[in-house]
Amino acid sequence: MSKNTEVITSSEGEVFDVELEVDILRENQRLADENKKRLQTSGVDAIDVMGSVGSGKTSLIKAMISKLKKNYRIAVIEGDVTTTIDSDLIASEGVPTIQVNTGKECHLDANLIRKALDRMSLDRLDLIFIENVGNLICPAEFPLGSDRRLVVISVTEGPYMVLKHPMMFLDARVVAINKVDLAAAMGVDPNKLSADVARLNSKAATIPTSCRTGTGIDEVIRSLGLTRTP
Ligand SMILES: Nc1nc2c(ncn2[C@@H]2O[C@H](COP(=O)(O)OP(=O)(O)OP(=O)(O)O)[C@@H](O)[C@H]2O)c(=O)[nH]1
Ligand SMILES: [Mg+2]
Repeated sequence: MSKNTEVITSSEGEVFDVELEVDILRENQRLADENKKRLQTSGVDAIDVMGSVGSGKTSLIKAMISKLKKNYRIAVIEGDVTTTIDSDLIASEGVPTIQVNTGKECHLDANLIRKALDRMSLDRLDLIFIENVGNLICPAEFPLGSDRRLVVISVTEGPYMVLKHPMMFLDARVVAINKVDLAAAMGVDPNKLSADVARLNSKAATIPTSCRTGTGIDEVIRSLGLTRTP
């Protein structure tokens, strides 16, 4: 840190509405547990897809669906502040898609997922991808009831986004380091990003991917345990 830089760190209890926040997180956890039970009872596997704005979440989900749809009955819940752009893209793969628009909120929550699940025929599904709103901070705090988290970052966000947003990576099963086709142009080393993730979460599989060239997509699928064959 430069000697010209001063740091102010907020301490516990200093942030406005802290009690309200604790209540919200507790209620979210209760609903997430309910969602998880409901999915398990129906035999449906659910995967959270989270990461920064524009990192390639929708592109990666689409690429995986294209490979998985012959062996899995798949649906997608798409979270975005507004628009149906992502759900329209996914729907072109021929799978049912529900768009959840969060309005002013920067993340999905378990209550919104409960509402989406109400509209789905779970007995006719094997797998649900849930794309969260592009954000590296808020979604980490709101479990939704899924089984595991796939975090998607990309080299176009620069070399420091893992170090700056550690919370997002702590519970990740798989981290895709996307857009590696642009790594040289960006001057960003994907191995450095992998090493940063490994220091935070040694259990996460970090996989360089490109949705442009198809690099790494099969490995992401394998690392998520989606190995069903016909
Ligand atoms: N060169 C390159 N472009 C990519 C790659 N993956 C995605 N893109 C492009 O990056 C842009 C954003 O991709 P999306 O898949 O929409 O990203 P996202 O994370 O879903 O974005 P939000 O939902 O808006 O947060 C699109 O123009 C994609 O075509 C990749 O691996 N390489
Ligand atoms: Mg998207």
